[in-house]
Amino acid sequence: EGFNLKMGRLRFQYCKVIIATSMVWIMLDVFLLMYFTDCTNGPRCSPQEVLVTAKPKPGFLHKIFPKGLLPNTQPMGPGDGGKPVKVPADKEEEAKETFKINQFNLVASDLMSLNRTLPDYRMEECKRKSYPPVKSLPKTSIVIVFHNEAWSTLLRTVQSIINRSPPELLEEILLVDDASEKEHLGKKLEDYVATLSVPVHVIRTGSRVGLIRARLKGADISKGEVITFLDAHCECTEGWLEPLLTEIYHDRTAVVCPIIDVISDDTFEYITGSDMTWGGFNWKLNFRWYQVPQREVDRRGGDRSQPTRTPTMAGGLFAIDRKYFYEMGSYDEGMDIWGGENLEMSFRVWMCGGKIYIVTCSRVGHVFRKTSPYSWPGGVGRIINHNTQRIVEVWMDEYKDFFYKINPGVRATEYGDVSNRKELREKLKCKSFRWYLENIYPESQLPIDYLSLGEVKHKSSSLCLDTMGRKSGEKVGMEKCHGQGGNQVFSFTAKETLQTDDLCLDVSTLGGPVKLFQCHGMGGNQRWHYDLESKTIRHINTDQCLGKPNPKEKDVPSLGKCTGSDEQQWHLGGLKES
Ligand code: LR7
Ligand code: MN
Repeated sequence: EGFNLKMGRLRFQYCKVIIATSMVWIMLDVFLLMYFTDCTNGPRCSPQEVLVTAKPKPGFLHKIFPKGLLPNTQPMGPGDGGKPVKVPADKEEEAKETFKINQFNLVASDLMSLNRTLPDYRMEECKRKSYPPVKSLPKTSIVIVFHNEAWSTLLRTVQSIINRSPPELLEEILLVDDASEKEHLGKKLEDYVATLSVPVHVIRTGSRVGLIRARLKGADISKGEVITFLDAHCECTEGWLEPLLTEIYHDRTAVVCPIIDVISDDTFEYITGSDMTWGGFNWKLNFRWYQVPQREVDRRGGDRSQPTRTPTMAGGLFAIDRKYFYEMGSYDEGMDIWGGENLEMSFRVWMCGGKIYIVTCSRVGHVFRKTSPYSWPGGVGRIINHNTQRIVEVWMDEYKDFFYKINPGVRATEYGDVSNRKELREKLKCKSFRWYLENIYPESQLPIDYLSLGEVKHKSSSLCLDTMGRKSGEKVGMEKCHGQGGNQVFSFTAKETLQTDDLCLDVSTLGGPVKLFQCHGMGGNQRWHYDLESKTIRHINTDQCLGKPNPKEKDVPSLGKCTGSDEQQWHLGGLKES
């Protein structure tokens, strides 16, 4: 009996082992099936599938397991994971030839899936942040304007929005076609977007109106509480939208930009940009990226996941409360084709009571190009001078002198009537440009106070300091004075720098040379003293004076012991009275 009982138990144990083993087998099968059956791109998917999958479905197991726990067995297609695309040898020639169509590697872009995967680039603090529930956040319309954009970059922009935004937050996507001449942007585009899971509408401007008026057209018909503008060659990353809308939800006068990451124009590699960069501008009114100063780091208590207050924005990627956009005067309709609207809006928003943030928890990639691929009816120079004069005339008060002196030719371009924009400034009771420099942008390349703005003329040689078009790190030159401004315009600033545009005269060794260096605003090697009596320009750190052309190199000034002789006397053009 005892024996039988033992045998029974053993048989029971045996069964358990068999049942357990088969359970494991079945589970493994299910695992493999689920893990390998979703198609984002790559050899498993038919080209058709790659083209039309609106959203890559995460595998079932990816849904229940926390991210990163499972190995990534998704087949990697070109560009997946933000990786650079390797153009196969037999397509290199084509890539070279077609580059000029869009000024980026069209072959590389076309090789990638419209749904290419990207890692989650956010900093840890951002992933941990909790945002208001989507139902309480404002919905946004997304406005994308384009002229002759490539199919793959345009549609990848759209797909990345759909794939990485909570659908509840998307009112619609508006594609504003600024008179493109490409077949693929015609009916094919309309048919394609009709298949998407979010309302996408194509609007045509009819004739070429430029990006500013095209955006106004999109904004006009948009229905969302917020408008989000994007360029037509972007890729939105995980969690990009919630932090932007959250800032507007808390403060409707906040105009918010993501960090703009770089998508390589050559390989389409996704390269993250710094969260320590903000927007500024130089004397020529070119938008420039500069390092966020310590002052702003401190204001945020050292927390890099907090939005940065930025003096200016790049202009292409930002969100704004729709009503606020119109209250603030939307855009200047008098601006043509491209350029300047970003600085105009930046000055206007800050001076008239709003704010501009770079929301560092939001990241969107953009294909940065070295030159523009499309036509500029009337000429690049004419258009940019036209637009920029409209900014400086309306917003910059006396500081417009800097722009005109460094760009002497600009006045020849007409800029139309700006009276309605001046009225807007009155109506909104906006503050002065000086207020903006003092309170929002004290680190600006425009000195708030200065002694002079004009040529720096050497007494005994009658030559003038001249940048000769040289760059940071090179020696400052001397040339015959031409009285035209441009490369011969310098300002002796209240911070005791001798500056032209964003370059300052800088000396790091006794006896020179005197170089041009990016102004750092911290004195040191860039501090000079001008003595109104003796007319000498003395470098404070070395206690030496600026003098006649260097005997060895005729076109650069010398630096030597101060003697007060004629050879060390300088006349500052544009000296201020006070
Ligand atoms: O006539 C035109 N019509 C258009 O619809 C000319 C251009 N466009 C479209 C164009 O297809 C593109 O989608 O306008 C958009 C911007 O033009 P780009 O991409 O050729 O120029 P960009 O990337 O240098 O543009 C930057 O500066 C512009 C100044 O007017 C705008 O503010 C852009 O939005 C801005 N882009 C960005 O801020 C992205 C980051 C670049 C930086 C710095
Ligand atoms: Mn662009």
